[in-house]
Amino acid sequence: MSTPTSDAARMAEFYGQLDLQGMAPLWESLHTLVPKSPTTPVQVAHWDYDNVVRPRLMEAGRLITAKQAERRVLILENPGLRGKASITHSLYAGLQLILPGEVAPAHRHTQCALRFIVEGNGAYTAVAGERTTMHPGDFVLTPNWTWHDHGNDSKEPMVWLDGLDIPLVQFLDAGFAETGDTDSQSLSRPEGDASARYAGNLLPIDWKPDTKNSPVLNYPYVRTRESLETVSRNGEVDAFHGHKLRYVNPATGGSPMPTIGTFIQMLPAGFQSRWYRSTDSTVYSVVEGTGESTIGGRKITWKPRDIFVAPSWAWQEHCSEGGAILFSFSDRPVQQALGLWREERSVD
Ligand code: GTQ
Repeated sequence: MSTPTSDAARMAEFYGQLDLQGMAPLWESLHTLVPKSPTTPVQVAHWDYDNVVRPRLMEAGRLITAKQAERRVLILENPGLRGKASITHSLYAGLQLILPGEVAPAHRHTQCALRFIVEGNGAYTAVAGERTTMHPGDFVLTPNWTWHDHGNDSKEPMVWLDGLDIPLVQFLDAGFAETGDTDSQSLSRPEGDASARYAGNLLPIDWKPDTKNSPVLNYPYVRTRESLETVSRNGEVDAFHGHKLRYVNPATGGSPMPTIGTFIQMLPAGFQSRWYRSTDSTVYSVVEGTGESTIGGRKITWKPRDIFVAPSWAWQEHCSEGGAILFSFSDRPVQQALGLWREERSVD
């Protein structure tokens, strides 16, 4: 008969041998590997733009040029993912500064990027031979493997929020990148061409999409805001989201980029949402107004240009006394394509 001690000793020896031979016992980690509900390292997070981020960005502007840096960006790292250049488990976010007269030189990569304009007026992003001038609240796309450079011919600093699928592409080991021969790519189409062809509820008759990305270069805020205004005047408010719209690829009705879903919502004055949660950790950027969100038990008081994060499956509610507009992005289209996405609305 073996004693309990010798059983334990035999088990320890067995584990030691497994370890040496590149194996591990599933029964020690089954419930961590296959959790009952998401167990994310992503934490609720909040960045105060005016008082914390902006001063540091302007300091970066004095310390390094856009050309030296290639991209002068302060990465927003989730407190649960320090050192990993990630704002959620799958997505990256940063704030990019371009000062008057500067150029961020042309390059391309297999990561998709979005720009959500935070401040400044009149700087441009050039994508695949066309420039678009950017204004606060504009949502600009840089689909994967398209050449892009940024420049500022205006008199003010320009800042935008970069959202990229860097951690996801890294996880899949599918990253490629190239640097352009010239800082500013040569232009093959006048500004506004993509908008005329693809963004007016029309499409060129024989055009067939050759990528999984929207052909629309810029979703300008003036139009987005007009839609929100009209929708909020004419329809009932959703108890969980306020008036919420998703940006679409006009060729498919799906998300503008395959890996990143983008949303805009208006919380009417006095709105208090009901509790909601979904499996896509979400990055919010405040466009207009002030308010409060309670996410995973933590209360965040936000104001224009602030950024905050709601982790996967954390209950969230949002309220605004004076009314507000929030932009947000997440990996929802990836989860939906894989049949993984879930949401839940509180029933009480
Ligand atoms: O503007 O191309 O924040 O390549 C990170 C990587 C921005 C960009 C980022 C990039 C870019």
